[in-house]
Amino acid sequence: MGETMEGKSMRQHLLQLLMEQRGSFVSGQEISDELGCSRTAIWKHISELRKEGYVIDAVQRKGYQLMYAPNRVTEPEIKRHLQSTVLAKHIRYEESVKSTQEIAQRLSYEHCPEGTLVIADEQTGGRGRLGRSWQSPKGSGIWMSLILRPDIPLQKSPQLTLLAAVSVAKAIYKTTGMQAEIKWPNDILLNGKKAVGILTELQAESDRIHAVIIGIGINVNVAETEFDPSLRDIATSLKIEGNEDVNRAKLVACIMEEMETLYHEYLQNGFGLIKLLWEGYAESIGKRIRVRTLHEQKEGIAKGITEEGVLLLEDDLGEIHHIYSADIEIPGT
Ligand code: BT5
Repeated sequence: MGETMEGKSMRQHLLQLLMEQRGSFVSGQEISDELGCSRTAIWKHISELRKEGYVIDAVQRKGYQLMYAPNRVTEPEIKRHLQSTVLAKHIRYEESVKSTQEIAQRLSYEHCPEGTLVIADEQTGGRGRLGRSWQSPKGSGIWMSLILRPDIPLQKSPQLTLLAAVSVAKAIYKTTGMQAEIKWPNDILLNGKKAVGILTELQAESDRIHAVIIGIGINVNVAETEFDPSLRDIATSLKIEGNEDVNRAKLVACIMEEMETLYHEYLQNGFGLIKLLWEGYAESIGKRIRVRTLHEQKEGIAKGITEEGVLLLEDDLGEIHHIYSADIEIPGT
């Protein structure tokens, strides 16, 4: 606390240098030329990094070498794994925030570029849909908001939630080998429990979208005891299911790459491929489900989704209902 932005960004820059040259020493001279600061200042930043868990070797006349980096989601850690070119090109990392959605909303109003990613190590007021809250404990999850500026009509924006869900499910598979299921519209489940939630918010005027802010919360290495007792039966994490620590920065980078590919495909060719992929991951299609909206409850068979990403429910009289926004459950589970 109390440290200037300049101090923080200098430290990030220093870390980036050490990471780029991992396996060899970076001289104090090179660092001070690059950062434009004194040797004493470098030493101070090195001690701060060590406090954060980085192991840095310091040898006289050779300089500094990064020996070990902890499981963090700072900009240099993510960029080390990143191959996407637009998404996450700009990253805003924070240790602790109320909600990354709030920051992303503000940055978007300030005209930040498309693909800007806001990510935090902890959220103290993480939000879900419909005013619900999202638990975001420190150091063990991915709590991030991505700003997109697609030139699409307003009613197509739910498609982006589905695009994000497919990207996350694919990235989880690539990184851990675990098969996730998507529960319409925005949950990703592992063995029937929620590991990921997605919240899509819009900045729009009449029919024009200024920005779509996609908030993604992933319980990566969250331990069961970190969840509120009320969540223990319904929530899980990648670590709980896979019994292994997952590198958070690598997973973020993998999601960004998957999303970039699908987003590009989406802008060029529309929703077709994403719809197909999504249906492949969907747990409830073809099953009997119960749908709860704010005002009513319906039961029937989930038939699929429309080209717009709207859920189709066939009730017992054979009538098809379009479900735009709701919570669904599979009765008896
Ligand atoms: C969601 O809402 O699932 C959307 C969650 C989006 C979170 C991200 S994190 C980054 C960004 N910044 C934010 O402030 N938000 C986004 P919904 O479908 O309404 O689900 C909310 C419900 O999930 C809660 O009422 C709880 O029952 C449950 N829940 C809360 N925290 C959870 C967690 N960590 N893991 C699993 N379930 C949780």
